[in-house]
Amino acid sequence: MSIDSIDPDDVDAADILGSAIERREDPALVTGDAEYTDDIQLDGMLHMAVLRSQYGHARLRDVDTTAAEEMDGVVAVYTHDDLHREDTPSGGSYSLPVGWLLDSLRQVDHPILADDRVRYQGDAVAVVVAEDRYVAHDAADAVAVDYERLDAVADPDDALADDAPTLHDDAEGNVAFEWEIGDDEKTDAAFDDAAHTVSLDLENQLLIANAMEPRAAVADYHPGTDELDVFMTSQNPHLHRLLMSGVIGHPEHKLRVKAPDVGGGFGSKIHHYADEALVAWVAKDLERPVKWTATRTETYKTDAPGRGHRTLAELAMDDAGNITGVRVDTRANLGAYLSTFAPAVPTYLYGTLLSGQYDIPAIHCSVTGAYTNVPPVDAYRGAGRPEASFLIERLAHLGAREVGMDPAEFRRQNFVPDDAFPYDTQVAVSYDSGDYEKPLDEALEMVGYDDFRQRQADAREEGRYLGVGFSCYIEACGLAPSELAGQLGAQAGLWESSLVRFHPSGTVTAFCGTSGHGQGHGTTYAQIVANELGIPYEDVEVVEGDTDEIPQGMGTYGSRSAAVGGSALVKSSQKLVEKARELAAHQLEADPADVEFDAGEFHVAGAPDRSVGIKALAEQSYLAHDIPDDMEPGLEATSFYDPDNFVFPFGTHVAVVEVDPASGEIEFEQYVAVDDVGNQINPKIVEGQVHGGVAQGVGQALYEGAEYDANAQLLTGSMQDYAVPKAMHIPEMDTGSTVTESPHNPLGVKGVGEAGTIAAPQAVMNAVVDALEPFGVDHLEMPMTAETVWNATGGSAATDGGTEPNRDGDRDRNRDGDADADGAPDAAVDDGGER
Ligand code: MCN
Repeated sequence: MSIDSIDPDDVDAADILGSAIERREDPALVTGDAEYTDDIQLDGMLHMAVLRSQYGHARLRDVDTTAAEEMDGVVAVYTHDDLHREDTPSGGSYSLPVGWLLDSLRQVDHPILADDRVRYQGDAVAVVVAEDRYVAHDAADAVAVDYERLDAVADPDDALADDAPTLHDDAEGNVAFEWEIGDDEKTDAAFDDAAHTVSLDLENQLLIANAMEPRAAVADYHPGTDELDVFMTSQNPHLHRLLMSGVIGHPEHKLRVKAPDVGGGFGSKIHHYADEALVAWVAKDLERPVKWTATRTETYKTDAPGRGHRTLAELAMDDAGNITGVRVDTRANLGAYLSTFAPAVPTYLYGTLLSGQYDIPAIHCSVTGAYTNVPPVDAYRGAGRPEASFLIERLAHLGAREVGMDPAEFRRQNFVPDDAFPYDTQVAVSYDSGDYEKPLDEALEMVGYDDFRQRQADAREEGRYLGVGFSCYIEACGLAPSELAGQLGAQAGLWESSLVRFHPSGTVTAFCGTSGHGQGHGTTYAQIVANELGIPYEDVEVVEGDTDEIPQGMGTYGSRSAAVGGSALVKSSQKLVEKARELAAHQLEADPADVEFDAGEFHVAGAPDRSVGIKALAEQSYLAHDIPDDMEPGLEATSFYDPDNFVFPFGTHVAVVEVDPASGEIEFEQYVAVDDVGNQINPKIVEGQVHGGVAQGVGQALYEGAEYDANAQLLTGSMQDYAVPKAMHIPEMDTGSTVTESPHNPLGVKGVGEAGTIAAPQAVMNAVVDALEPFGVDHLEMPMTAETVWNATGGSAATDGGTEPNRDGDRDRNRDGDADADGAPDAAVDDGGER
């Protein structure tokens, strides 16, 4: 089942909001007409290459740039000391800032060029600027670095161990923070009283985002005006401008950050990295345009990876299968330094979602953030919420099995009831609205669940192993309001801003502070504005991603654009309508209170022939020949919209797989996704977002994982080694939806951008584990490669269809390199509450 796109010309203006019209941005993207950062060519442009540490951890004894400087075509070579020399153009911090603070946070210095020590393979040591990109890279190789190698650590548990090497003097024991949420005493009591408990010792592996377009930046300095233009792959140009201004010491109002077309971000282009700051600083220092584009290897080594949790998770239940408690202890990998929003991800974006879709009376979660010798870890699609959802839905699977209930019915029994919203969880957040049974019912229907167990039993008779896996996920998007975010540690407001401008001829440009990079904002925002103003969709143009054009903005991440950016556009549009109403009243000689607005026309109540269109009023407002005395000419409005709560999308995803124990291969029979993202502005774009998200979630479940060796050397530094799934690896998806409006924004929308990624991994794992139940497999580590599965089953059919595990643990390769004596499963089921 797939939604067909509609030509916007075939849609009545009144129906434009909610129509599955085709994306207007696609023709340029698919005909090569789009302009990416690397496409930008400026006169006299130089190229920058970054020399990166080849070691996970080392002291820099000496960095000798002589040979590189002498190479033909090399214009300059910079190291840490050059940034601080006396004649530098400005005094920046030359260290990267952190945008989210926690009480217990131990901040550490994050220089944009390493001082005396490198802390991950990829840490920037020197930059070379040359007339040609290839020369720049060759010259970077010619910089001679005398490293003194130090012990390194890539895993958070290893980093927190007593004998671990210390990364930073300011963070003893490599502890970046200790954080908790929920009520520990109440939760311990729930476990003491529990009739049943299950526990999981799991890893949520590090992932690398793999956008199609690597990070890139072009900087152009104008000495005459002291203006510095930076074109870069950004999800949030205004935030980048603010942060970069401090890092390189250039005044914010003379710094322009523009994101041209951006080929995917998935979170990795939110953060402020050293490279973009260096390009800007170098361009200013040399007074010449400079370009840097990451190689694919550089993206593997430096793009902020996501996830990286090790967790002990427990579920307590009563005799009737009601969940009575959840207890979680997580060690989160933060990498070598704190990335821009890193502290928020394994804390507030994670612990607050641990109630899942369930009415759970006691929850406690503690998290220790660990510095390790991997690149700084930060938000990657879903960010914190996939980790929470994975954990809860894995526990739900095991819990149902422990109490002998059907997994779907176990979930249904524990759902927050639909009359309990707004629902206050035990982990600080209040769910806005929900009706969790609806997507579950629709998914069960789509998957034909009534017959499934019989089919599964029949297949097992034939030595075939089918499994079904459920994921009843919840996510939180549009983090808000700013005051609350500030109390939680955000160093920024989380509003969004828009400017909607009528032109005198009646067409409109809508500017928004979000910055789409594949999500189709040009289409959906035009749908919103056209609907509010009652004008044709074609008459609305959308502009994002340029600090010179858009007054202010917070950017695109956390699936916030529809709920927060879209609402800012509604607010500005409504201001326009109100101003136009006054002008209409003036022209129609009526009281504004008597002037009604419908489908782009104002008319006097009860006198439909006394009317004037909003487009005509736009012209009148600019002519200003006949407007009210106290009215300013022109028709445009700016708004800042600060929501009063998050929005909480939800849904049920179901995977049906067949697992071949002899080869370890997993094949999808079906993948069903039923999502509730509130009202849908454009169902086709919503479906596309779900598809993309599920692809990434399936990637995590089956293929992807950043692997480091004992020296914190990246073993998966290319597409050859880091298995990004190909199209043939992704199942056909059957999508469905239910609609539960959010009461917290004028559109009634919830976010969708991360839904698929949050939902998919546990749907797949629950299905695989369900298939392998006869082998006694409770849990597998991700990615569930054929090798992992094969090791867990012993590579043969279960002898008696019974529950005896048949594994060959010797062959199992663990992430930490140890042979795992019992194969992958680390789940335990018992009926006591002791930890
Ligand atoms: N939408 C809708 N109806 C809704 C909700 C959303 O029609 N009820 C539309 C929106 O108007 C928008 C799109 O769906 O056109 C996604 O909206 P939203 O959920 O608000 O997410 P954002 O636009 O804020 O995008 C961010 C989100 C995130 S956090 C990641 S990561 C991600 C994702 O989007 N990265 C992406 N999707 C991506 N898609 C592409 N192609 N590339 C990425 O890098």
